[in-house]
Amino acid sequence: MQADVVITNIGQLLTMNKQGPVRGKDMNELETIENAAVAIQERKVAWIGKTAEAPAAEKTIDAGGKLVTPGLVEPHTHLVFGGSREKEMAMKQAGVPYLEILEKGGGILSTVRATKEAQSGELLEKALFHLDRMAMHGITTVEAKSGYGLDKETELKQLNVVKQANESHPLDIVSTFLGAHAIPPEYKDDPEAFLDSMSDLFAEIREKDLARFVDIFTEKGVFTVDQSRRYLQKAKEHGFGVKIHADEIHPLGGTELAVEMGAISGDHLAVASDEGIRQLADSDTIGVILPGTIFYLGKDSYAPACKMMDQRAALAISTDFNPGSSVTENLQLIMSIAALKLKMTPAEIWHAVTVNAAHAIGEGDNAGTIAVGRRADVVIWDAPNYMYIPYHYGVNHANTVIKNGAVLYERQEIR
Ligand code: IZC
Ligand code: ZN
Repeated sequence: MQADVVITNIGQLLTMNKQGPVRGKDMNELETIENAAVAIQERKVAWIGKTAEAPAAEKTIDAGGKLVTPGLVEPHTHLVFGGSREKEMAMKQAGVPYLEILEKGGGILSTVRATKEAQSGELLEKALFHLDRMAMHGITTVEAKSGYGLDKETELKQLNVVKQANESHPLDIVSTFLGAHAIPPEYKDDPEAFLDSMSDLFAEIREKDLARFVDIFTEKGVFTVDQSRRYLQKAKEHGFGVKIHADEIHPLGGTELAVEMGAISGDHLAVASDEGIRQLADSDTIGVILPGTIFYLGKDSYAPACKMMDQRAALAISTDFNPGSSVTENLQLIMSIAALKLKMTPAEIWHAVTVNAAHAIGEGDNAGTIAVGRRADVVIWDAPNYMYIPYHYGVNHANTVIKNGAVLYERQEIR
């Protein structure tokens, strides 16, 4: 065999090649291959083994004894938005709660105004910039939500930008329609009518293949559990998979609703009830935990991840990248917060950002593992082993990022 590329001299290889999603305590079981090599042919992984037995290749990348893993999968972002919200930081520091800022017309609604004003071209440029930064941090597949339009035209504009970004950027993007992200001022007294106007878009979004999932913010002052159930039921009837922003700030029972609806994921779950956790653990719904948001909002209500895994839930973690409640593209930082605040082990964390994150966005067959025949999304890290990444926090450890067999990013030496 003459491969296109062979990565040799891998100190520690994590393939994450397991039948996922990986549940509960199994998330703590991790196999590594030492002195490994990976060969790539026609953009796919063609061979995995020991460096001493590696096949010949046109190009050899010497990993220099470093850690190599699958490209990270980021399962929850609000990628496309106009403007930014740094001016709200002082308000947050003064103790004004996130939902109160929203109630006053700031927060999500401030981003909605900026997104309405922005041209598609501007939104695309901004999204590509953030995607570049994600790629530089080792992410090779990303989910992206709309939700800063809250009117038909702007929601479609956002979804079209996601589509263009997917076509023009090397990262793979999975699109989610989050029209039900907040109640716009013009529907303040009639959220049901607003949800109807958003569900009117389902057929067109399906027809134009603009999103695979429909999501809703089930939260006090936003949408109730009953409203969410009716809305998501309609989405399912149109053939969408569903997701829920559940139990982020107030425990309304969004976790239970995610299970009831057969959602592919329930996201946040920071204040999920014991009953919700029990139901989640017994279900196929993946818990997507967003500890960076709790950190960034200055709260201490971290999701009880260990309790969830003790009961055999399958968990993923994510940045929740968005302009208000978690402003970072660095999933490695979130891996550290998961270690420090959720008390997840490094092995659990690696499952949560690879194989399980892929399953949380319906990409379990394509992303999150290094396996023969799969697309070659591979990262070489400036780290000796997998434990090192959550341990050394706040910096970018990516040395080389390979997407579909091609080098996308290489750390530059400055001396
Ligand atoms: O823009 O604040 N929680 N939606 C629900 C968000 C956070 C994003 C934002
Ligand atoms: Zn979110």
